[in-house]
This record gives sequence, C-alpha cells and structure tokens, in this order.
Amino acid sequence: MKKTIRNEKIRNIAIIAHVDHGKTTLVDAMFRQSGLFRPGLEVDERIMDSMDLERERGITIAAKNCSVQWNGVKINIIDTPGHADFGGEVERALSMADGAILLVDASEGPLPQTRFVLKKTFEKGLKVVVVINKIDRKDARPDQILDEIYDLFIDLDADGAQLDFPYLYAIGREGIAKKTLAEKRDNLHLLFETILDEIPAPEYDLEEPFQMLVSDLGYSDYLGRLAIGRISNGKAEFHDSMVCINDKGEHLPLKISKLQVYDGMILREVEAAEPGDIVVLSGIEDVKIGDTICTREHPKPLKRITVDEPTISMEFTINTSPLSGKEGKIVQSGKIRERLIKETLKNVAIRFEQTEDRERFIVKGRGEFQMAILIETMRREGFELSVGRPKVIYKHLNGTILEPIETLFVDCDEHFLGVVTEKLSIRKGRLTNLVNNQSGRIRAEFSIPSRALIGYRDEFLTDTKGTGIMNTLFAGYEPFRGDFPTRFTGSIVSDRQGNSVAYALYHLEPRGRLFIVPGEPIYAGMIVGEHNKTVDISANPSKEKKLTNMRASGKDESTVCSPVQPMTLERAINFIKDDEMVEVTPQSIRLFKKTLSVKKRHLMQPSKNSH
Ligand SMILES: Nc1nc2c(ncn2[C@@H]2O[C@H](COP(=O)(O)OP(=O)(O)OP(=O)(O)O)[C@@H](O)[C@H]2O)c(=O)[nH]1
Ligand SMILES: [Mg+2]
Repeated sequence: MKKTIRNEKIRNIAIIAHVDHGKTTLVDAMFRQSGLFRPGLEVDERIMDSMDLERERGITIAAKNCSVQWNGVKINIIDTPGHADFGGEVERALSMADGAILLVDASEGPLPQTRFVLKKTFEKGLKVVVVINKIDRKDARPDQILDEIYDLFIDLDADGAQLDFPYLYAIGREGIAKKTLAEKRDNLHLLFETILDEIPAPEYDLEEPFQMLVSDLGYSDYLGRLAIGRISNGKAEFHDSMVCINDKGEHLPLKISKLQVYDGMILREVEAAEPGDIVVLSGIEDVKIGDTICTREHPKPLKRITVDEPTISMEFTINTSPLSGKEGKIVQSGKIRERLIKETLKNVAIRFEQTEDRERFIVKGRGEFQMAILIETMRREGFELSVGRPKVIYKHLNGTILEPIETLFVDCDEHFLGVVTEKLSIRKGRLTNLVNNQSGRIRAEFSIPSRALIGYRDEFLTDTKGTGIMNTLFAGYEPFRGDFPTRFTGSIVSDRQGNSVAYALYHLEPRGRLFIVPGEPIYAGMIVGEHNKTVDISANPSKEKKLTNMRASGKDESTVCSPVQPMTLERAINFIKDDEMVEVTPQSIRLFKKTLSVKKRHLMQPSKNSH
C-alpha cells in the first residue's frame, strides 16, 4: 500500500525565465540573505555563472545546483539558462524540482522562452511562483505585465488552480521582494516564505526503498563519475550497495563510495541522505542521465528524462586545411570523437553520430548558438577541427518533407517593418500577427522556417540599426516551404598559399568585406572576404606591388587598409554556405571552400542550397 508523506525539511525549486530576466542575479541575493556569506565579504556578481564562457558572455549556459537554508528548511535551487538553445538544460533541471520560480522582466514581459519554460513546468505538473522582476527599471510596467502573464497562463491551458498563481514583485539585484508595489521592503524574506508556503515539499513513499533518477552528471579527479539527482524514495547511506538501471534495462551494480549534498555553492560529504534531497553520488562510472539508481532487492526504474528532439545538425571533421596541426594540441579524429561523446553524456540536448567516414561526425542540437558554445569550449581545451554549416533536421512523413518552423517575434521601430518583412518573406516567412500600439514601435509575429534564421540575426540588427529585438520559439514541423538562397553574396577566395599583403588587400577592398588583415597566412581555397555579388571570385591576397613601380622609399599611403571586424566563431558558422567550412584552432578561425583547388571547383557544378 502507498504511504506517501512529505519531507518538510526540504524544498526543491528551479529558477526559470527568458534570457536575461535576472535568474542568476536573484540567486546571488538569495545567497547573501540566507547568511551564506559573512557580512562585508566581497563576492563576485552572478556567482553561479562559474564557467569561463558564462562569465565572459554574461549568460548562463548550463543549469547548476546550489542550496540555501531558511528557517530550518533547506531550499535546493537549480539556476537554469534562459537562452532557447539551452532549453534542454531546463528540461533536465525540472526533473529535480518540485516547483519553479518563474521570473518575468517588469518591462519586457513574458517572451518566447518564458512560454517554453512555463509549458515545461505545466507538463511536469509543477507548482509555479511568479516573480515580476526588475521593477526598478524606468520603463517597468508591472501591472500590465501581470495581465500578460495571466494571458500566457490561459494560453497554455492552465487550470483554475494554476491560474491562481502566487506572485511577487522584485528587484533581484537589490535583493527585494514584495507583495504589492506600494509596500516598502528591503529584503527577500517574502520570497523565502512564499517558497516554503507555496512550493510543495518533496513527496515520497514510506514503504519504498531507495530510488533516484540521475538528472545530471559530474566528474571529479578523485571520485570519478558523479551521478546527481533527487532522491525519490528511501534513504541512501555511504557504502550502500545499489544498482543502476540503464536505458537498455541492464542492472549495473554499484557501491556508494561517497555521498554529498549541496551546501550553498559547495558540496558537503554526508553519511546518509534523506528522501527528497538532491545528492551527488559516486561509485559508478558507466552511468547516464535518465538512469535510475535503486536497491538491488527492489530494482524499479523511474521514467527516463525526455527532452525535445534536436532541430539542427552540423558536420564536425578533423582540420583538413593546409595549416592544420600548427596551432592546436589535440587534432586526431579519435580524440574529437571521444570529446563529442563525452559532451552527449552531460548535455541531454546534444546527439552524436558517426558517419561512414571515420573522420567525419554529425552533431545534433537545439541551435547554432549551442553549437558555437560547444566548439568554443573545445578550442579552448586545445582542439583543432573543422565544422560545416548548421543545417536543420528534416523529417519525412508519407512522402512529404517536413521542416522545423519557428515563431519569430520581432519588436522594432515601425519604420523598419518594411525592410524586415521584405527580407523575411524572401525567406518564406509569413506575417501572422501585428500589434501597433502607437508608441512608434511595433510587435510582429512571423511563422518562418528555422533554416531562414541561421545567419539572419546579424542582418536584422543591421536593418533595424541595432534597435530591433528578435526572439524565436520552435513551433513544430510543417511541410517544406521551398528553396531560397541562404546568402545573397559570394566569397572572395584565395587562389594560392602565402601571406596576405596590404597592397593586395587594399585592392580587394572595393570587391566586398574582407576578413583578414595584412600579414596573415593564407592558402588556396581559403575565404578571405565576402564578395558584393552572388558569385565567388578568386584572388591573390599575397600579390606585392611591383618593385619597378616603387618610386621613392617610405610608406605608400595608398595601401592603408580599412579596419577589419575580427571573425568570430558565431559569425563564421552563420556565414558559410554548404560548400564551405570553418577551420577552428585555439588561435584562429578561418573559412575555406570544401574543395580547395579553384580548378576543381570550376569543374564542379555551382553548389545549390540542398536540404
Ligand atoms: N534593473 C535591474 N536589472 C537587473 C536586476 N536583476 C538583474 N539585472 C540585470 O539583468 C542582467 C541579466 O542578469 P542575469 O542574472 O545574468 O540574468 P539571467 O536570467 O540569469 O540570464 P541567463 O541565465 O543568461 O538567461 C544583468 O545585467 C543584471 O545586472 C534587477 O532587479 N533590476
Ligand atoms: Mg543566468
């Protein structure tokens, strides 16, 4: 017989929101006010954004656990990323939570990722506490935003109980939460109390033995693989013998060699852990996210974590450029393969496929930004590799090709609507909604193929003079809408190996936008710039001025090149066409044609944007 009770000493919450709505900053304030840091201690901002790339970019990439204590209750917190490409992290995080804090920016209101994360919490049946954050913003409109949140709940088919959601107003950065806008408060006590009152304590069955779903993996040099998850039932003790049930239904024996729980930002070793707590358990190497760890006597698997399918795929190969092996420490296909497989273990939204060619791999994920972060991480670890253009993943149903479609939300000055609409309609986008609230800015919604948006963001920012805001939400698969060019310009391609010189680059400048500066190594097939016209052109960027033309010594003023915008990884992968690749090394990002020789390229048909 089921005998369920709740562990009132614990709460498990995920903090969810659209990107930048202030999740990680709120966690800082919760740390400070729960007495985690001694008064006066200088602490970095956004302390949970501990990865180098997170700090540099000011965004959260991976969901992370921590905990605070409030009135004798331990609140396990999972800070999640708000960027759509890392949506898989939110789905994983929610598998450890009993409720969610939904942050909504008091000026921006609910945005596409707010909808995505809220939908996921509803699917899991989790209780939601709404926090209207950043009410200190000059353009804050908290009352309107509250209405918009109600509308979103209704839109997502919230039932009566869900519609009666508790809500607070907050200035996360100053650590303030209050019930009404008028009241004066200078702390987050109300938030802590609301969490304790509204988020249900974890429920478990007294009769059931130990059971835990693995929601995250870690690694320690001393302990090896770490399995992280919330204990669904039962107790775990140091040295207990358990089994891990994997996706094939196999029972792999394990003995708990260490048991740790989150204590603030750090892990603390414990002898035993209680049902409902989130633990970090070591003692098994061969464990995957979604596996169940349970007792040998009563092995019962829990439902595996399901996440949305990937929509983007990208080719990863060894670096095949003539300059390969000069800048990176790790260049072998075996090592790249190993690294990519390791990524799939930690990152539930990433898939790996080996192709027939031993040196070519397909990596699938949620978006090109997620791919760029993975590649950037690898290059910092010393890898050298080449990657192709991100492609959307098509599906076939009864002879029809289906493609991923996004809802694109555009917020821009009404003067720019014309150019934006025109660009999007060339890319098979359809305007589905338009709101003009006479403020000079409009909000438009488009239904558009995902493939149309690869590389579009830059163009959108240029077209709206940097003032437009665009957000996307995956809408589902629909019949293929037909071909359109992915880029309306060609490439300027070097026809030989050497070093670029100012004289040659100066004379190439009128042809387009250059990617390189004088003195850079070049090779035949390397793309040195974007051509103004649709076709590719060959050029010799190492061409010197003939000595006979040199009249007097001294600097030739006419060969001072214009500044070049440094090529970033994101720009590169968004720029290339199907017959082009990006060479990535710890020091350089270069673009090249898959077929390096100009003669061979001419023999081949001009490549079409295939699917
Ligand atoms: N005005 C104002 N700004 C805030 C507040 N809280 C956070 N911010 C700012 O909002 C920006 C984003 O904050 P983060 O805490 O990184 O947001 P996030 O939701 O964790 O972002 P992602 O994890 O990348 O989705 C930062 O520049 C913060 O300083 C607030 O209460 N008021
Ligand atoms: Mg964050």
